[in-house]
Amino acid sequence: MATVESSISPQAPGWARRFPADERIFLWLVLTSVVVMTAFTIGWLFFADHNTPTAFYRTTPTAFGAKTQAFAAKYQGADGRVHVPVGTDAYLMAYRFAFFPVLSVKAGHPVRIWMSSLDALHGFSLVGGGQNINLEIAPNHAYGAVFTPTKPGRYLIVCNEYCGLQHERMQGELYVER
Ligand SMILES: [Cu+2]
Repeated sequence: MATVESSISPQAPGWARRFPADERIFLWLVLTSVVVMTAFTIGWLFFADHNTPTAFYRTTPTAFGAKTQAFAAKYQGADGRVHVPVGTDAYLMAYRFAFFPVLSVKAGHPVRIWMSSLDALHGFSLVGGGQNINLEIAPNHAYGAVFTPTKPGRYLIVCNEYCGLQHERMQGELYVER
């Protein structure tokens, strides 16, 4: 009987004897990737800034709308923007198809923005201003997102959840001032 030529390396120890050399290299690459990705994921948790809401509470569209209107009336300036004093929580409501009010926050100071929807599911996407924030805004829940704006300027808020026929026009602005 002829012996069958095997591609299995006779030098491989123990369990690895079952795998050809290229398979063993592949296994080591997979193992290394798993270790690196796990370390990265854990490291990310401790060393990176996350934008997840830090708090939330149950509310209703009526209650949150009234709260936001009162907040806006209290701090609205002659320029139409609502100037959020340092240390004060801000309120922002989303509805088809706008955001209210136009907030103006101070650079270098952490601010918590409470947001909720008055009707459908909306999105809150803010790019720049010191931090990127991307959230869902659902009715009946107020989300409090804390961030520290760093760069003064005007920033665009866009709705990134399809919320109706004029969804693509739904946007707001946020000002970061010195
Ligand atoms: Cu929307």
